[in-house]
Amino acid sequence: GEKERPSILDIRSGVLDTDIVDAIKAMLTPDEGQIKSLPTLLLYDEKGLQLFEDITYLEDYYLTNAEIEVLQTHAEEIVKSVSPGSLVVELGSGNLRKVKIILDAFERAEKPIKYYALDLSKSELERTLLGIPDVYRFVECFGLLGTYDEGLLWLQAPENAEKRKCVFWLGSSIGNFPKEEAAVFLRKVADCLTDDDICMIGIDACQDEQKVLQAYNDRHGKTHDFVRNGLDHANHLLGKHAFDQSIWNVVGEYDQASGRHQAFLYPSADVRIENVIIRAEERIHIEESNKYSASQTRDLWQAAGLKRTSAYGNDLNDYHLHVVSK
Ligand code: AVI
Repeated sequence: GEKERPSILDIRSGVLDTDIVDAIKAMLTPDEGQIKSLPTLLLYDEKGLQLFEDITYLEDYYLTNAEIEVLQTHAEEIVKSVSPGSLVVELGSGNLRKVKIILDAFERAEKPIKYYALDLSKSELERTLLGIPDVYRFVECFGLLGTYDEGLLWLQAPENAEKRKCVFWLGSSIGNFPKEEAAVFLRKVADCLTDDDICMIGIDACQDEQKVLQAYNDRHGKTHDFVRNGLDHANHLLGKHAFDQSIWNVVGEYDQASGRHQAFLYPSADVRIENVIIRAEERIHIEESNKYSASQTRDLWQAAGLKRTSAYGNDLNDYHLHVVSK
């Protein structure tokens, strides 16, 4: 008979489009001395997810290839550090090319695990789960529909709390949090773990300014399309054509000292949006992508109350998968 599709558990409790609309309005009217911004979440509607997927295939976007190299090279060892019977939860169902490397390794090691892909988009989950081979005997796959925070609550539910757990957070997605917020979030992850549980976090350590700028301002213009798509998403949520694509531009900027790339949108003429005046050339912040030097990584674990057990790197040693626990 036909194999059953992996099931998707809906664990959502409430983030609503109206919350994002409120955030858009609030972020366009910041406190004195702060620049206007838009929620990074705007980048991830269906079109945005597709554009991001395209970006991961670009040579300029070195992160994905670096992480694939790490996962391929160290899959056996990575799998060894996960106890049999574990719940393996991936924050952001992300890219199948990557997690499949790990799931295949669990299968080869004949180690039974339950894999849960957590994502906010149902269609994205369906796409991810469809691509998972249905011949696995040891790896069971599920989708979890919800936010990161809802995923953490789910991990703390009585039926999951006692099980061995491994949380995967790949793709250097941690980089999209301001550095202090990343530590705060990791603390919440740590609260869901027992001493025997682990967390595997992919972090970009690239310190090469040109390489970073090229990754976020690629020669095909894909990344700028991805950023500009956030405006279409905003229009959709606001229910009106507030942002007119034809006058909006993207600029990326890298600060070597802090290791942070930032993406801004700016109009080429004065505009009024939701009663807020935006001047020509005025920059609106929409995304940051933080890179972590060795010492910044140590500070991160310290601030999050985590210990690093091991780290696997690529050949260039500028991308790592860190294994951390309490
Ligand atoms: C999802 N995240 C880790 C990507 C990054 O590298 O910050 C999003 C992205 N933005 C531009 N290109 C890719």
